[in-house]
Amino acid sequence: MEKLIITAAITGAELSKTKVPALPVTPEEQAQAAKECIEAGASVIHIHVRDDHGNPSQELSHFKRTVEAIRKACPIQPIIQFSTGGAVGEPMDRRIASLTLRPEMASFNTGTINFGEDIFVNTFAEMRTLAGSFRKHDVVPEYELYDAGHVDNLKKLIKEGVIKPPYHCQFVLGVPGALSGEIQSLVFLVQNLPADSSWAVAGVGRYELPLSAHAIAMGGHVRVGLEDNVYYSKGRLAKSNAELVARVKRLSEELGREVASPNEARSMMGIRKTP
Ligand code: KMH
Ligand code: ZN
Repeated sequence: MEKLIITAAITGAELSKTKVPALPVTPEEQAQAAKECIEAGASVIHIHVRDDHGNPSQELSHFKRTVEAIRKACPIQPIIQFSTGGAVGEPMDRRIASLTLRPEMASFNTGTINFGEDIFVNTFAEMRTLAGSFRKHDVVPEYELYDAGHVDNLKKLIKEGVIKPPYHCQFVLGVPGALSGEIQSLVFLVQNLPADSSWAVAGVGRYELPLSAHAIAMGGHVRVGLEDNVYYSKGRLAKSNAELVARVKRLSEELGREVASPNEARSMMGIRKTP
């Protein structure tokens, strides 16, 4: 089996430090979290950024300062993956703008879902525009799939010629309002992917640990982190993002599967740019 790529989704857009004290929010905190996650076995850092008040932001200056801080703090340079999902309600033009900074990788959300009590909107028209921007700025997309129909959305965009390989797919399972994180759902999704896709899974909340274990055994990749899940075990908050990453690395090595370094992950995913 190929080496395991671990992505750490360190911050997200939904949580605050008042509820989750370990959440990295400032550029310095995000840089420290990224460094710890790389040391613990992650190769990709999925980032959302915040303004000076800790609120979710899509401002280019906020992306820039976080990237600079991470680059400075990490002796081994992670793949920094920007979120183009942002926070619910953020207009698509502001979500797309971050691609002009030409990150190595960024998320590409593949459909509209209920997101808790909100609606996370990703229309086909918006996805076509987003795909054009990924091509224009030569950014490697990671397709985020939250529901079974999102596989069909991806295939539709491939058929239209809007999306071209590589297809790196991230199943984000367990969002209230979309598909839950049952193992049989993961198996169904994997079986229905476009040919030549690679895949990873991000289990939300209590789904994180069982889905990680199954993905390791099935040959997929894994995303963990406080964006998706704040608990290490039932009732016990994770001390840090790195604590969640370290557990996945241990599990993988116990199962005989080595973990990829950032440069190994770059070559596995066809990312040629090095920072
Ligand atoms: N915050 C969610 C509404 C992404 O990063 O691309 C969307 C999200 C997905 O987190
Ligand atoms: Zn995200």
